[in-house]
Amino acid sequence: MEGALTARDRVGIQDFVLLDTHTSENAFLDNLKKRFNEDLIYTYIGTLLVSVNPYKQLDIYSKKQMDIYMGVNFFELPPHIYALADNAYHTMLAEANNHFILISGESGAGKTEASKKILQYYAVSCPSVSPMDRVRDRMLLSNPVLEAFGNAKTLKNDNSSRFGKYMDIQFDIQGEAVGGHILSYLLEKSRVVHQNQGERNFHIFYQLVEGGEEDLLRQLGLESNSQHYSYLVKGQCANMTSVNDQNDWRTVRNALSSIEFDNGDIQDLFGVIASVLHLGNVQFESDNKGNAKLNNSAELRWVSTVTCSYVLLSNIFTIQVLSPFTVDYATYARDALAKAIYGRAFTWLVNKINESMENKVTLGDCVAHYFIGLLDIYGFEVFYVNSFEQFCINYCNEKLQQLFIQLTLKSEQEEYEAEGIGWEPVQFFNNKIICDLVEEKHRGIISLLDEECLRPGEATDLTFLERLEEKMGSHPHFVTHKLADKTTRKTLERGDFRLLHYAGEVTYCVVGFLDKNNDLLYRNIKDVMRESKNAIVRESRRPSTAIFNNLRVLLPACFMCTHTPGRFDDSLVLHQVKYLGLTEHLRVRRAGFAYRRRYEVFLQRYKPLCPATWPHWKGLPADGVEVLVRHLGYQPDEYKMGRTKIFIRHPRTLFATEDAFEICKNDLGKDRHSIHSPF
Ligand code: AOV
Ligand code: MG
Repeated sequence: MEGALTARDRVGIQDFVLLDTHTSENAFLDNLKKRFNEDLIYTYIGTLLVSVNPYKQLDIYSKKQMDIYMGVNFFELPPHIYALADNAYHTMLAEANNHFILISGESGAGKTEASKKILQYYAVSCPSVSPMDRVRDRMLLSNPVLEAFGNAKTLKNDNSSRFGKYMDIQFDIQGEAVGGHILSYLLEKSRVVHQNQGERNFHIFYQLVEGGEEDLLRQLGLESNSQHYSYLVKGQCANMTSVNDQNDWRTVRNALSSIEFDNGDIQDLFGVIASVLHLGNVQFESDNKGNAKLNNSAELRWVSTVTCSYVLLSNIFTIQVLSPFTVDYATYARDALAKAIYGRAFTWLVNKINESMENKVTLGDCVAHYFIGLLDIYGFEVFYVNSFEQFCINYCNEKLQQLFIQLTLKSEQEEYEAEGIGWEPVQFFNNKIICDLVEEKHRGIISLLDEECLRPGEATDLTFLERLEEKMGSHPHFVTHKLADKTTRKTLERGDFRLLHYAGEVTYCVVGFLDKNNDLLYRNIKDVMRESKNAIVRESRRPSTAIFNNLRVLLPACFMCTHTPGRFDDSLVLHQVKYLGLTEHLRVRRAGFAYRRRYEVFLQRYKPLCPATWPHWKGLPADGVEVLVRHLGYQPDEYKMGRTKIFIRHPRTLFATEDAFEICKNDLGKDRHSIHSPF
């Protein structure tokens, strides 16, 4: 007994719901820390998985580990991302519904790594009959490709996602993966032309320049040195030790071939990437009238091999309809073109990957029936200077947190109420007020920004800020420079405003908000793109952004991080425990019920376990369930009968019932089929 206590003391508890009496933040932190020191990075809060980024490779992701978790009840083994993936998969098949896995946490917390682990688990463990393997391979191969084009080094993370990604993995009725689909949204295009100190452009540029084969580089007119390209050195860290651009190039190049991008596609794609690099090196100088003129035509000639005639191109940078551009405008137009064509290349890439993962078989059993959705967005970020990009990213996280609250804290408590289950409400901070501040029609920050963008020539970033101050000045989550001293005692510069986000306060600098929101492309640039020789540049299909609708079932995962391998940073982790509302979540879970099912569904599955309900129960389903659970020996405090559902407190109660069901199913032998598919 003493030995068991010591072990528990040492490694902590694997499900916070079982944490003695404390639900305080310190008890929470203490448990995470104990586990982390033993390299146990995962802990449950019921079906929610909390993970602490170890920043070092742990031997817990092998095929052997996957096998251990396959088809095992969620709480029977130590917490693991595989258990979460497996649970979503088996519940999907047993209950015939779709599942969503939301991954939340700050930048660098480990969201993208987690989503890859989940995908790998499905690729290895789901049943497969060739040629469907094709789909799984492609799902896995799409990762390095999308990361090359959509991830970059930031100050927070050497492989930071700079776009939001939602992927669904489609399964047939046998549980075989038959297709996949990716939605990407809000790629941070401004990175193409500018990076802050210590940051890089998207990985693909460095991979191509540093790793590209000699022939290819010659064909594209590129030098094999990233220092040569103005767009690659803005952050002054083109070369970094944690990334091997040459190896990554080979991985991406092989992945593209395996996803069946043909030579023409690949040529078009790298033609676009190269033309962005050439564009960045196009420079202008002022003539004696102050108008822009090109000071070197060689780079623009390369761009014209991909886009359109040289004359047309040079005109769009130097002549706006009939009046000439200044150097600043010419540079602005050049950057706008670079961002636009990179954006199109990214959209084109996602579309191509989707085509290759499409579920092409629509006959017989192979039709996709269910799916598991995986959401991995960019994490909340705060830098020394925060701009429009951080505003968008942090707003996205605000929305994700809202969804998380809706689907867990809020709906869970509302369900108890609706079902007439006695319930003491748990208070939590609802960030809806901040979402409204940003997005409310006609009144929110985005509406005001859009309105300012409709007053070209008159509106500026500062007039936008004035309007914000006028409209939002008294909002509890908005701080103007005028009030900053009084509220937070931290001063704000004249061009700044501060938002008190759910995850902390962020000061935004308004410079560039109007331009970036407009993402303006001069009409003649659009025309040039439409006429381009390159199919990717011509293409203008926009990526879809409709993702947050239709969520039905959820298994959220939260992640927290430390910055150095193996070191647990108390204040950093505590901050995230706080803002993710994990202790509130724990309180709801502890007081609540782990499992609930509609009476009909529960009875249909377990009726063979009781002579009074098998093979048919003639009365009301609720009465049948009552008879059934009494027969199974459920104690009164283990379950509650709601209006339409049975609620079961502990997973172990249900597991015992499931085990009995498995035995009974085998005993009944030939009747197996009718029992096995009760839904
Ligand atoms: P993010 O997706 O949450 O940040 P990543 O998933 O890219 O963060 O993780 C950042 C880095 O942490 C990775 O490159 C790994 O070095 C390390 N890491 C993460 N998870 C693990 C793990 N399970 N085991 C070992 N190392 C890990 V951002 O995309 O920036 O929000 O926008
Ligand atoms: Mg990421």
